[in-house]
Amino acid sequence: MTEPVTAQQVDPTIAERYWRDGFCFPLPGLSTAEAVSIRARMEAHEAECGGPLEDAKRHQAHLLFTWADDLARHPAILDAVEQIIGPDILCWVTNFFIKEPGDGGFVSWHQDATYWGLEPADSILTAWVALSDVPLESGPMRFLAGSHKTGQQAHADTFDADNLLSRGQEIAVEVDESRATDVVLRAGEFSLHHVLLTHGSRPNVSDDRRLGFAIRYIPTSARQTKLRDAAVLVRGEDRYGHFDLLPGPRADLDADAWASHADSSARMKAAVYSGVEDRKP
Ligand SMILES: O=C(O)CCC(=O)C(=O)O
Repeated sequence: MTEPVTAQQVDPTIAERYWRDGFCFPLPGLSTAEAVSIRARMEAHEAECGGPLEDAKRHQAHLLFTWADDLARHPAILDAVEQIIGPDILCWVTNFFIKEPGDGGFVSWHQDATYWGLEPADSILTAWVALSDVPLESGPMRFLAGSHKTGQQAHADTFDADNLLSRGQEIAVEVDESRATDVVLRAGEFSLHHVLLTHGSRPNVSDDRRLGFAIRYIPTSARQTKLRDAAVLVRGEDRYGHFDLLPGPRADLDADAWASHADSSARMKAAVYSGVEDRKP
């Protein structure tokens, strides 16, 4: 059984802000040098391939690249996550959210919980790590404080080509944008957000790329309700066996890494796209 998180172990600032607002930021994660080095490794790979990171590698990159696996296991990030969900932690999914300057990419207002199939909601959160500076003009995430307490809201799928979400899903209620908090971050900092928090982001009108790496964490006690799912144990012990455990990559893009990536991507797509015929390419 997962040990309960006791009051003594909890950083009151992180946990209180998280449970009150449904998010917490800015949190110190990577040093500037680490953030610069990870960005350089990613961009060196892009240069080798002759263009921006391909779509397949934007999802579950922690199974393909050793530097992305290191990021998902970064002690500063896991220390903060542990304050919220306890010491036995799985990384379920990672997603790059990359907006090129002026490319029009945006994210509609949504709740992550809508199609994931994971429960209980209070145990699921995202650490969004800035790999570039994320000033206001770059289209940072925008959070609606307290919206994690409103329960699951209805969503409509738009499949808009500029929407970075899998189904272009959009919350079907009016959002009062004047209440939104802009998640401005420096490279290396990160935010935490609850799986029911209403959030979105506008296009990048800055001169630099906006590079975000979203890491979806769950405790080992969480369950996937849609199928038998897989995840990587990044801290502590798994005493539940609710998920098949995948290894991290031993070398970037080797055959084993691709096999784990194919396995987990198929499960993730089956969960996220269940009930949909028409999907984004
Ligand atoms: O990067 C963005 O703009 C949105 C990211 C997001 O929706 C998420 O990480 O849940």
